[in-house]
Amino acid sequence: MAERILTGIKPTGQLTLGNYIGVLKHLHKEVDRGECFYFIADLHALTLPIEPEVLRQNSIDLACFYLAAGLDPKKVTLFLQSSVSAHAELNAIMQNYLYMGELSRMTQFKDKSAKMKENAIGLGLFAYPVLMASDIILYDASIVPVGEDQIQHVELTRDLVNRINNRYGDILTMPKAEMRKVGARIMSLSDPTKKMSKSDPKGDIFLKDDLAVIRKKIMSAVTDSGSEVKYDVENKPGISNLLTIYAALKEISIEEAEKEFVNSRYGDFKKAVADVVCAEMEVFQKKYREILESKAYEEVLKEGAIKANKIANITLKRVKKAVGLLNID
Ligand code: ATP
Ligand code: LTN
Repeated sequence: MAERILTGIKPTGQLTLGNYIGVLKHLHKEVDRGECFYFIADLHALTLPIEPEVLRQNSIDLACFYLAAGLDPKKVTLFLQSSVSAHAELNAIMQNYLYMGELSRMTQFKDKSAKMKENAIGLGLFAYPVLMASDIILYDASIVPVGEDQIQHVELTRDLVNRINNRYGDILTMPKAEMRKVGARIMSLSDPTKKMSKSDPKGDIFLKDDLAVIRKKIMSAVTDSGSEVKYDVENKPGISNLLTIYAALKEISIEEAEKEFVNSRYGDFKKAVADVVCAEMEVFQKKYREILESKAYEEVLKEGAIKANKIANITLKRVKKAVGLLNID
């Protein structure tokens, strides 16, 4: 069977440059490697409080972002997670094969729940990796492109696949996470020791920010003492993050980026980073607006749902049969 490539993004807020560099920018190239399934993880967005109208708008935005990033809907299947009920059904089965201990060790759960009152932490937040594993398993995905923060969840999915295959025979495909060499973890511009995160928006560049705002944010990004533009995450986290952004967008290595700025001052370097980010965002934002206005995403999501349902239901049937649930149709 050809490779299947799958990833999801949550419509929890405005997408950031981290999401773009870490994943979104590169998804269109995957069509050369196999069949691509990309989705809007709207069920996952419910794991933290969100207003219904905000969720709706974010979901539309995200569909437009996927398309603006160059996805060809004839070549990839783009869909809403909630439009394929097999995700929730497989989740109901898989939740019995992942354990409380392993779920409570997930960094994302620990980080997000640490900021909440105990009686406001939903079960869905805790059980998040079960649904994510179900997302991956349903499409027999072998490649899962993600940012660094999601590696732990994909590893847990691999454990689950092993567990199920050992118990019921080889019924599931083993997935593998894939990260970008450059840009798998873009850091906050105001605190380069923290991940740029859309649900914690200090120091973020949002994909919908005005170009002038983007430029301003980059020019006032926290830098480090010294004056050399050098990649040194420990001693120069701010400069290293900007070098990463620059290299990732220009699709060059960090070493090549460093060479371009050997004799530059911080100010000139930041201006060059801002130029590259703004040039890329200008094109991206124009496409986004066109897709939003034309509502081209509506048809894409409808067709995506039909295709995704077909594939997902095949796996669901296989799993139901293996665990002993009667298929009566
Ligand atoms: P939240 O902050 O709400 O948890 P998120 O941005 O981490 O959101 P998603 O929108 O679902 O979560 O992430 C989409 C993809 O972007 C994931 O593969 C994630 O690993 C990647 N990603 C997120 N933040 C960054 C970042 N700062 N650098 C690189 N990749 C990132
Ligand atoms: N958990 C991911 C979003 C996500 C995902 C997936 C990514 C949900 N399901 C399946 C890859 C494959 C996140 O928080 N960024």
